[in-house]
Amino acid sequence: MTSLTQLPVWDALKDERAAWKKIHLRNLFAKDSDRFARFSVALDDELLLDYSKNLIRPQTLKLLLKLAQERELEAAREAMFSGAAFNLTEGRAVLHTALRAPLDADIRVDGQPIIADIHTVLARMRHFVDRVRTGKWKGYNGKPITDVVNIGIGGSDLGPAMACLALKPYGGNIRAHFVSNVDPSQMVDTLEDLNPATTLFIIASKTFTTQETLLNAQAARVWFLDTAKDPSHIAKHFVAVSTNAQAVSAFGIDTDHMFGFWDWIGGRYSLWSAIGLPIALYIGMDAFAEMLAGGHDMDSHFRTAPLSENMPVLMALIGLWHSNFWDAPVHAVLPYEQRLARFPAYLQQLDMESNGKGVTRAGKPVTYTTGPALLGEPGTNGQHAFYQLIHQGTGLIPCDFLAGRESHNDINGQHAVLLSNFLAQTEALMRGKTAAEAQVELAAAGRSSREIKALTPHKVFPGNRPSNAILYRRLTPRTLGRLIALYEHKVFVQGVLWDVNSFDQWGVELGKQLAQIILPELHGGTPGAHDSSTLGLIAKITQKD
Ligand code: G6Q
Repeated sequence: MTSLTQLPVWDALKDERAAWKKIHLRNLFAKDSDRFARFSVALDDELLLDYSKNLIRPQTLKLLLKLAQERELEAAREAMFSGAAFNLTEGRAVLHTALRAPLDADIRVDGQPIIADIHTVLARMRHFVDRVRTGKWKGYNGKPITDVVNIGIGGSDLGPAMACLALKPYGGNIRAHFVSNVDPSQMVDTLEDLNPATTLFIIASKTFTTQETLLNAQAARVWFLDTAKDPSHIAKHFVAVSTNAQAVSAFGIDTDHMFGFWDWIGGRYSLWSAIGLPIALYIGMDAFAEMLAGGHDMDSHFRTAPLSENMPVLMALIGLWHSNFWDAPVHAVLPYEQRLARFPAYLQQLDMESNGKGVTRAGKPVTYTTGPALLGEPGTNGQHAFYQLIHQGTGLIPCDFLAGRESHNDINGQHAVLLSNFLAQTEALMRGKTAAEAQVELAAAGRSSREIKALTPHKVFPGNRPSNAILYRRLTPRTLGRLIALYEHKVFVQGVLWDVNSFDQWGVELGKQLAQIILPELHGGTPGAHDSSTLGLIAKITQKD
């Protein structure tokens, strides 16, 4: 495949970037009253992407769409949806989209149909979820389950934890808790107020070999048996979600109480599978099915909408434009929805683990920037913290602003205040404030001409700072499904454009390997051949006094 930077369209994009030295977004808006209509796209009345406040004009988009075509994006998209071994370093299909496909879809892996198996697991989940939620599933002393603790990490934690918080209005009478860190403080704090007789543990691990998860699962078992005493009670309080039945059984969980999934679902794409069990227990199986339907809505849009009207494609192309041609190394995701507080953390894994790659699919070093670092906090909190850097810092940080037109809790007109801030921030970033405007303001505030001169440079905002606005009606399970799938496909498209494998994560391995070597050294073993920093730290940690 021709290197990205050697494509003629890449040079054309460089020229386009050079032309932008003389362009300011506020002028583009002033000249073109149709800019919003031109640069926004809706998926029915529930979801709107306004990308008009980005550093684009019609010819920019034309070139970016040409780039997508030259990178054969449509063929890659079809390959993923149809079950080709798109994750080439692990020789696996990439089929999280199949998890939200309807029963009559015909999707195959190595020639074998998979939809029936997916729906068999969904049916088992429904049976289990309904029993737990209606109190028919009883704990060892006959009481119904009140609390579910999911023990998992990374892809087996972040999605379900994010979704349970996001969908709190749909929660029933079961509380959901998440323990991921090997730092025992998280387990201790979580178990503090729980009753073993009414607590159900889900041990969620695709491989069932992950050190943190297995240690935490053991700790949970010890805590449980401390009260329940009889190991036969474990069957009523521990279930597993995994692809590794052997390891689940070796841990002592009956495989009748295991919910399976498949190696063609990457960890960070797995919340749609049985890894979503804590979500289903929390919001019920019907609402979980709605979330899957939302994911499928976005799949259909991504698969069929023309590239020029395709939300994930547009977000991916504009993201690449800002990363590669405007040197923006960071991207901010700013939900004006408190319950999406964990969405940026979830996207950090989705994006940075997927596209944080330095070699092409063929194993050659990439010669351009790939995945940006991602940060984010809910608005308006972030406004009082790190937005300063976005407004007046020296680098460009493109932003995605997300908000719901409606709130689940509108008290005292506060939702309108939230939305006014959402709008004001995107406008301020785009428009900025000129020296003349700052001076008028300072004069109106009664400042002397000396003060005005001294303060003006500090009061100027350059503007021309790009953002997307993603506006949904209300944060329902279906909307959440759409939003997650929107970002999944954005990441996919960028991976195709950058020619990296978005579906492996070898970078996670090295630290794990070294930790295995260091652990015995912390228990008194002779330190190995480390650098002086690592040796110095080991000596300090193992110091006796
Ligand atoms: C995700 C990653 C990683 C993984 C965790 C947990 O794509 O592979 O975050 O999900 O390491 O792995 P297990 O589910 O196998 O415990």
